[in-house]
Amino acid sequence: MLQTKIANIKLANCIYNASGPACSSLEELQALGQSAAGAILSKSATLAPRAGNPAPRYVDTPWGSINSMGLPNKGHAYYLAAAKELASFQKPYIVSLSGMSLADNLKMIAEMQEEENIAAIELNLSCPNLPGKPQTAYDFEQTEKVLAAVFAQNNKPLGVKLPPYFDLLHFEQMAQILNQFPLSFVSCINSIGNGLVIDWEKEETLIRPKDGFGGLGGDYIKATALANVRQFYLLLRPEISVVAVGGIKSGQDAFEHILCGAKAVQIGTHLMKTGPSCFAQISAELTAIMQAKGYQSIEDFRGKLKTAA
Ligand code: RRO
Repeated sequence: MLQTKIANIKLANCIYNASGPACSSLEELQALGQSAAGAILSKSATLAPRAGNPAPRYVDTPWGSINSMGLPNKGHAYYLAAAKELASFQKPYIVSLSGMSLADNLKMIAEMQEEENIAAIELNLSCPNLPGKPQTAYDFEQTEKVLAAVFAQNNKPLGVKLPPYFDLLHFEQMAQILNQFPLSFVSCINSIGNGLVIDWEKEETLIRPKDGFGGLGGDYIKATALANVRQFYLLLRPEISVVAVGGIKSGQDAFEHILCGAKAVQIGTHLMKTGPSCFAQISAELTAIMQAKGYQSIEDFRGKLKTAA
C-alpha cells in the first residue's frame, strides 16, 4: 500500500530516514535495515572522516530540535564499504555526500558510482552548520556550476538536498536551474538554518557551537517544509521526484506531505527522539488514514491538494 518509486528505484515503503540522525555507523545503518523503513540513507559524508563541532551540539526541544553537528562522519570510504554489508536487507541504500569542495564531491561521486549496491546519491547542498561556509543552494550561480560539473560525469540516480526557501521568486529561480539537469529527486527541506533556542532560566544557549545558532528540525519546520514540497512539486519537471522531510512524526504529517506532492517522506528529529520503531508507527498510522479514505496507493492522492474555496 505504501510502495513508491523514485526514478527507477522501487521502495516497498515510502517512509525512510533523513540523512543525519542515527545513520552514521554501520550498526545504526543496520538498525535502519531491520526497521520498517523503505530505504537506508547514510549520514552526509566528506572525503575524510570528521569529528564535527564541540558538544552539546544536538538538543531535543518540546517543538523539535536544534543542532550544529558540524558534519561529523566516518569519511566516504566507510559509507562506500557499508554498501556490501547492507545488501542483505534488500532495500535501497542511498549515500548522502557533502564534500567540502566541488572537487571533493566529484571524487566521491565517481567512486560511489562504481558500487552496484548503492542505489542513489543524495548530494547535500544545504548544510547550515559549517562556520565560514555558506549553504551552497542559497547561491544560485554556484548551484548551477556544481550541477553542471556533477552531471558531466554522473551515471547513477542522483538527487539534491535543498535548504528551505521563503520567497516565491527563489522557488522559481531554483526550479529553473534544477529543471536543466537529469536529477532523479530533490529532498526538501534541510533544517531551517541558524535558529536560536535559549534556556531562559540558565540564561544561556542550548547548544555550544556558533554561539548557540543551529539548524531547526521537527514541529517548528513542518509548515515551511510543506510549502517547499508543494512549490517544487508544482515547478519541477514531473520526472524529478520530490522527497519530503520536515516535521513528520505521524501518519497525518506524512499524508499532508504526500498530498502536497511528495513521492517519499524522510524522518529526522522524530527518529532521533523515538528510534527506528518510528517507521512502523508512522506506516501504521498512514495506512489507517488511507484505508479510512478509501485510497489504495499513495498515487491516489499524491499532489492532489485543493485550495480552500
Ligand atoms: O552535520 C550537520 O551539522 C548537519 C548537516 Br551536514 C546538515 O545537512 N543539516 C543539519 O541540520 N546538520
